[in-house]
Amino acid sequence: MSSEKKTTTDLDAVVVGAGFAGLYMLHRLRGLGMGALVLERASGVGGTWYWNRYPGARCDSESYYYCYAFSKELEQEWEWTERYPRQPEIKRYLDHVTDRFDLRRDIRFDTAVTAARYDEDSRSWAVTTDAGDTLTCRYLITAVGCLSAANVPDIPGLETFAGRWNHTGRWPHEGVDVTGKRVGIVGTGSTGIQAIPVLAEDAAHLTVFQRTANYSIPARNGPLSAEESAAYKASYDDIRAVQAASTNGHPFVVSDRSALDATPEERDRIYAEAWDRGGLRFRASFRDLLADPDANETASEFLRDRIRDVVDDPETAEKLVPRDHGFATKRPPIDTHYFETYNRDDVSLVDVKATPIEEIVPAGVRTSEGVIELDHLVFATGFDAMTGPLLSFEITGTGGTTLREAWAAGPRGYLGLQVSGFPNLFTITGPGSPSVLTNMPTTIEQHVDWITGCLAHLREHGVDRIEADPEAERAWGEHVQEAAEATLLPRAASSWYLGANVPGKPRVFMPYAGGFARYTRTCTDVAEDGYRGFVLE
Ligand code: N01
Repeated sequence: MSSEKKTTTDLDAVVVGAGFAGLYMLHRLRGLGMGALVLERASGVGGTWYWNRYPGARCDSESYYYCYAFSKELEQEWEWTERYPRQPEIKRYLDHVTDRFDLRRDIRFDTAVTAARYDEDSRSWAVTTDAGDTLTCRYLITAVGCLSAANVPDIPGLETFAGRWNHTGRWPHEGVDVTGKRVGIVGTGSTGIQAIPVLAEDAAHLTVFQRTANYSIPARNGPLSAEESAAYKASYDDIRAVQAASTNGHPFVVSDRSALDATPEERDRIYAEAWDRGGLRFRASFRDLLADPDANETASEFLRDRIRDVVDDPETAEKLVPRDHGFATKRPPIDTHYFETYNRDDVSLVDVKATPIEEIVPAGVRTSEGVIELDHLVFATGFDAMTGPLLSFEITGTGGTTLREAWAAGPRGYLGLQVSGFPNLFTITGPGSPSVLTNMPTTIEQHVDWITGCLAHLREHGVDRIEADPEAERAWGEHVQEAAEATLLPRAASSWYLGANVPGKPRVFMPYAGGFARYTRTCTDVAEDGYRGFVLE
């Protein structure tokens, strides 16, 4: 170790990541009077919204509720400009929050955590960074996000490609000029569906490589008027109450009707209204869309017909129609002119299940039908979700066991907040929490508030070690699987919720599908019951 490398020993907490979660966690730790430092590998705040700068990047939640709720002043003073905020606007918002709450001075940027090791004797974590520093702290809190470990498929020959390639989640900050270029994009998830119409505008030709056809609902984006904004600001108390009582943390009330109780005409009218209104709220049209396969099929069929309406060429339309999974059993994208883009002469669609990609060659992509020449290749191929970010550095708990070893058969944890064998480690939006099935800022705040309450409790009771009880963890794991089985979500075989997008990843349904309100109640009960299921020493 060089003489410049430092060991910092007086921290109550180290937080990993300066996105929505890390920023708010730092704010709350400050409120407890704790000494805390945030380590962030990027050069700025934002997490997801720092890295995902691809063309068309915007949020699928509406701006008025894709934001913090903890400060009424912040709610009132920030002005969103569009119904769905673009990446630069969310990044500006998070920069504003950072400065408004004076958070920047406790964030160490350009610093990636390489390892963290728990020391039983001192009951503290030693956190090492790529700068060679070691920090010791009582509590280690991960705020690494669920979708931050980019998944670039291992396609033979990628290194020989003469053009340029990028993953959407690592988009160059200076942008990529595709004007007049032959561009290929692999992936038609939420990201691909946002990027494809925008890339098509500039590229000379865009080739979309689709493995699984996807449903998508029009976003119906537009400017947010001063009147709309004022109306939201005037009703934030109600909006937040609806979110708190909801399944997904969105301020929508899900219909209490079954899709199967409506007549076909009524159903079509309800779906058509939801289609015209746009956005993720489509899922709230009936209560059983994610519970009953027949109910789900009514929505799926409605959406398949919309694809056929929009796409002129019937053969292309049929390639775009999803048949292997029901609507919203994978995270449903929302879009601006996605299906319309296939009516352009300069856009072509390759179904890689029928025409597989064999290799990448210097000139482009070779499929089973020949080489498609490309200047630029975009991977909108998603992420090693939920576990990937937590396994991107080595976390070693009691007995020298690493998190990677503990999770060899899939993630386990109690409430998605702690993992047995890893005392004093808190995982914000960890596997087993509702996280990716919800509006993230809402569930992040719930986790951060819970952790804050827990740390205050520990201090008050002179406790400096907390660990999930293995039995409580096992029972929670069972409950997570039961909650998933009560829905149609595990049936979408190619879903990243199951880890199916990453070769070799254990197939375990990772998020908690029992609903945000129910989950919050459980967390509150656990705390009120003296942190039931945790061992406090
Ligand atoms: O990633 P995805 P994403 N060959 O995993 C395909 C959130 N998000 O970045 O379905 C060919 O969903 C893959 O095919 P298949 C949101 O939660 C939020 O789009 O696995 N294709 C799929 O089509 C979202 O769900 C916002 O068969 C390959 C695509 O790549 C999550 O991020 C905006 C392949 C990957 O889709 C991830 O979305 C955008 C291969 N080898 C995203 N490997 C917000 O609004 C993968 N694919 C906040």
